[in-house]
Amino acid sequence: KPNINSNIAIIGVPLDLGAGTRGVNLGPDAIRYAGVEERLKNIGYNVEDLGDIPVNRSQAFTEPNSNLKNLNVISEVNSLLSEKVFSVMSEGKFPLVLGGDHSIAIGTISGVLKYKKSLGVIWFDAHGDINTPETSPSGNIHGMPVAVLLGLGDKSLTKIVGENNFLKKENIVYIGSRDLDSGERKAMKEQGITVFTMHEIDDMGIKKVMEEAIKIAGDNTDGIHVSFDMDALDPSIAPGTGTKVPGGMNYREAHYALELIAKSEKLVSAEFVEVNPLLDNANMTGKAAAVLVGSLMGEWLI
Ligand code: HAR
Ligand code: MN
Ligand code: MN
Ligand code: MN
Repeated sequence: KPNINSNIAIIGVPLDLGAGTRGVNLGPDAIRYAGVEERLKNIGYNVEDLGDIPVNRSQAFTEPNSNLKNLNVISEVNSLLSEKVFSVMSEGKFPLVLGGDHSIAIGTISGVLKYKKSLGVIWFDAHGDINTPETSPSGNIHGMPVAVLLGLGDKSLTKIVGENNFLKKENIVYIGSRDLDSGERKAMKEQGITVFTMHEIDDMGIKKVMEEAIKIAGDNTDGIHVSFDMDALDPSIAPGTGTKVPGGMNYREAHYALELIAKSEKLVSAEFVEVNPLLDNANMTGKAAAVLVGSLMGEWLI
């Protein structure tokens, strides 16, 4: 297996309050029941499942018309997650975070950034997730984590990342984009962020796209974090997710992309998010996530 930290700590985050559709809180168990731990052990990793970050749903849905829906619970969960990820990395372990809606990237990535100051991020997603409360069409915080990580947005979220700890715009790269809001396109352009949309995957092929993405996220950084939103995949192979967009990555494109990241030997942390078992077909999407974790961790580099 490739040179990736051989001690993995799994952290579940059963949070769906950042999404507009309910049920993605069931995602961590769906990925667990698909056998992710066993798969990693078979590759040769030491794996420890730390269980779930607590989510206090009784405090949710208090301001249904807010442009930052469920902000209180989401900030609390992300603060706890950020500390947990930092402590796992401080103990020399690889954090594998299972979501949950994509707002949890605030907690995961801020935790990694406390340990790896100059982090590269590869963001697989149909969406940009770079809205601010001002540009968001929905008020759903899962559409905002990239903005928060760059230091934009509500103070109660950006403070989880910390003033001197923000992600650098030159170290993030998108793969699989195909549903961007106009405010998001503007933000991406203004910040000069590299975006490989589905057009570039069609045009250049996934190999060339990944070579460039790994350079952007991996050269002159302390390592690469993978944030994988299951809606990056085509809905035909991942129906269990809340905001499906046609024309996504196919099965081998996704696996090969992750295999190339494994091969780079720069991977330091990862998260798989937006698995919604209530919308799924016999846990097809949970299984897809578990198998993708294998590819990312080098299962096929033999
Ligand atoms: N861009 C839309 C919004 O901000 C939709 C965001 C959707 N969601 C996700 N995250 N699944 O990638 O509301
Ligand atoms: Mn997302
Ligand atoms: Mn998405
Ligand atoms: Mn949209």
